[in-house]
Amino acid sequence: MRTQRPTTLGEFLVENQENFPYATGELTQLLSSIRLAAKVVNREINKAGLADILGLSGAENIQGENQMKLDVFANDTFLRTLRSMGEVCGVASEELEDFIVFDDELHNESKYVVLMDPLDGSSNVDVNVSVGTIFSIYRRITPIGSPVKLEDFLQPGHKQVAAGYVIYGSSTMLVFTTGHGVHGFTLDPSIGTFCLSHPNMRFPERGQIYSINEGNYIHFPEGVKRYLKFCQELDPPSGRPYTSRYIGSLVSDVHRNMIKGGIYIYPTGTMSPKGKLRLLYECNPLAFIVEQAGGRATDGFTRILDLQPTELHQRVPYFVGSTAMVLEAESFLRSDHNE
Ligand code: P6P
Repeated sequence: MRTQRPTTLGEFLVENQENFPYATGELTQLLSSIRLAAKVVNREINKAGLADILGLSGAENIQGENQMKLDVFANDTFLRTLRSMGEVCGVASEELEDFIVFDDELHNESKYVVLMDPLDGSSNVDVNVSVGTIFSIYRRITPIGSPVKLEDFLQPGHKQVAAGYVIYGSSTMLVFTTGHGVHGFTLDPSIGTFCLSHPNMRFPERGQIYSINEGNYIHFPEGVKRYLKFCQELDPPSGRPYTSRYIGSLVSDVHRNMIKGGIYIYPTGTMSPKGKLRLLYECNPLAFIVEQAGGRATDGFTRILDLQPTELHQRVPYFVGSTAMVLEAESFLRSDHNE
């Protein structure tokens, strides 16, 4: 019988093993390697201010070592731990043009592929604003025993077996789902362990926060412009005007909105005709989490998890958050579309 101390991530994974698809311990092992990499990246981020890491590749840090950009460091750290644990046959990353094949006998027998944004919003590190890692896990669809192929990575989001993010903020949290709800673990730096702090996270049905870069307003579709005016109208019974909160760090904005209620929008624009965010390793994993918590994620018209990917780094418009608010925003887009 455990005393009052919180459940650790390791204990949670073992205790909920039966919830993991095809529970053979491999997914547990895979999530454990992500846990390890998150701790290593967290330590480096926390040193950033001290180590005078200005995000410039090749700069020297205070130890006189050759300084990697933090997003390169994060990418290398996750690749190294994912390869060493042997549960993954390939990885696609925001940092790499093509996917990585772990092409040896051990890894070719593995069942899983991982897609990740190793350090989303990394430019915020230089100004001490929170950043995040986003990961998405699929079972491979090509024959086990052969090298992984592109189609293993181009699966629709509803095929994900697990997804999660790490938020390196005022505290460091790992939030993930395996299709059985969303659970948040906070890193206790005194013992270097992620502890269950937010079991069964639920996205509030409605909220009063909207997150969008209004600096791009004149480039937005008309429906988005009209939705923003709707958010800003005085209508106390509905809680409007809503509050604008935009950190410029996707994981942080979505995480805050999942706790307080709200909507995050990155629409198409003249500078980003297909949107800015990447379907495979930003929108899909967060959409899986958000839906598991009771929220909604679309491209303004279609459920994100139903989109059939065509290329690794493809971009999509993104409307994600409290179901009632996303539906509200979609109604403005539809009326715009029907005119
Ligand atoms: P903008 C960071 O570069 C990112 O991918 C997300 O984390 C963030 O929400 C968005 O782009 C910010 O983009 O164009 O508003 O600076």
